[in-house]
Amino acid sequence: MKIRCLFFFLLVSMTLSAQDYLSALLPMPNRVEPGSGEDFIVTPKTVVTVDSDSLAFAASELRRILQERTGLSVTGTAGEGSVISLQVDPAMEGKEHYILSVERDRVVIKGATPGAVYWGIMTLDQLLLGDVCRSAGARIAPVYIDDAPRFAYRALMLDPARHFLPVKDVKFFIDQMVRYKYNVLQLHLTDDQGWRVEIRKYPALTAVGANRNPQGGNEGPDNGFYTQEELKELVRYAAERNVEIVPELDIPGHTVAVLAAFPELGCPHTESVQKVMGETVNLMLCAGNDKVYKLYEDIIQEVAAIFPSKRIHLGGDEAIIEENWMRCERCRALMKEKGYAKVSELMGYFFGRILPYVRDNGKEAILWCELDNIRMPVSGYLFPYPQDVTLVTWRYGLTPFCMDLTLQHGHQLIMAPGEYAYLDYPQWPGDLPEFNNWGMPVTSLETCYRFDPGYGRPATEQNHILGIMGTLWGEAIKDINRVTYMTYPRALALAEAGWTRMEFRKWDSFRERLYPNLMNLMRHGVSVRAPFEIGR
Ligand code: TNX
Repeated sequence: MKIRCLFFFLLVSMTLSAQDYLSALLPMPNRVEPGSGEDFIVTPKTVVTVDSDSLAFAASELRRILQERTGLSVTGTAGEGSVISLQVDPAMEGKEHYILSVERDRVVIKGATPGAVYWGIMTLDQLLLGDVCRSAGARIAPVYIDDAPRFAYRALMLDPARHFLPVKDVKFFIDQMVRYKYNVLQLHLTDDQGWRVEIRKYPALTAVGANRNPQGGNEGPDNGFYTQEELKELVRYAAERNVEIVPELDIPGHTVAVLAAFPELGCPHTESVQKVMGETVNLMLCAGNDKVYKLYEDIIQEVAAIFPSKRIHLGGDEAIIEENWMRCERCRALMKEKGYAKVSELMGYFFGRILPYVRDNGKEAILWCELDNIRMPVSGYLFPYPQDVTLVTWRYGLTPFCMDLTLQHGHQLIMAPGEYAYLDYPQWPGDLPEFNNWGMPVTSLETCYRFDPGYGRPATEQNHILGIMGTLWGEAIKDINRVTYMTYPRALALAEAGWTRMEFRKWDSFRERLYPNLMNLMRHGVSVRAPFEIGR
């Protein structure tokens, strides 16, 4: 018995001795210096001070975290106890650059913006999460962290168009992504299967387009939409946590839900929408119909007013132009009038008419990068895109071309290559949802971790890279538990790709830092996939 106890003691102490303030830092900060001297001690009399009203939310988050990690509710007033000071220092360079310094009498978290200070608090949370023995004694090891992201744009994408996700689930998703310093949530709000944003001028878009599955029930996973008020609340909730919401309205393909509401907006030769209800089919908006442009002028105006982000994503992907525009008399007449030799030139025409609406509302457009001139003979866009468009690279195998072309033509680029960033792909062979509708390659956690958003290119060829995005396409994602299961842990690997410079990224270190974070996510009720393969 004694020997067994001794063995148990040794095991526990070995495990615990591996735990320190570095154990759960994820993404790894770009500069961490161990401090010296004694620990900072949290007591109920510890005071949280702020030097700006804009830090009120950050302070409340900090108190919540201290309570969760140390069990103490910190309610001290000035002059009473040890101090945790939150400071906005506009002189600091970089919007997300923060400094977290822990000394015996004082913790300081400062940054140029409240968002940067918030990231510092997320890092402090991970110091406490990793350093379990100290945290249990309400102590924090001295340390100096001076950290800023490698890329300014670190996004995850949700697809409530395919399966609707209620607002509370989207908030839950945001709660998790901010632990890992993601700062953009792209909401794919429209697709064949559903139209999810209230447009007051055109109630049919949601009355018809949000309820396309008669069996789906109200607010079921298949039916439902966000009111403008709900979206504004979501924007506010996200902004408090330093997350910007970028709306996506996918055009001119992926538009069956719009066509269900307004069948006359398709090319006249295409089948009636009634016949294809419920299926994902390759119908498009007609490029030669002026009503299409008027509709989107109004929609973009309303959407621009809901979302303060300067960016609106307008899709542009997988437009089946051969079946739609090429066979359409109106589109063909338009091609002739404009002297176009290739139907893909109509994509330029289409966006040439749509993009001014984006600019008129003070916004910039993002589009999925399609390359007609490389490998996509039927659904592509003929480079160059209009100069002010930001592109997202996504197609398997095409990222090097997208990188070359965007560099050459001066576009900003977001990196979401299918090889690394597609969170709808299975994480391990055989780990499939109840259904999936396309043959998907496996993208393991380790594969995700190998993602270098710069693709190893010289620094001068990376300046146009805005950042990264993990995309969770929703065809096979019926609810929030499936959403988070597919997202985690791979989004932890992508978070580090977006934040941490390559010289500080090591798979073996990531693998160790992963475990406390997985446990923490599980403790917060997040369905994650256990990456058993990495322990074998
Ligand atoms: C391609 S990625 C799409 C989506 C699908 C996804 C499935 C992109 C721009 N378009 O519509 O959901 O593949 O992986």
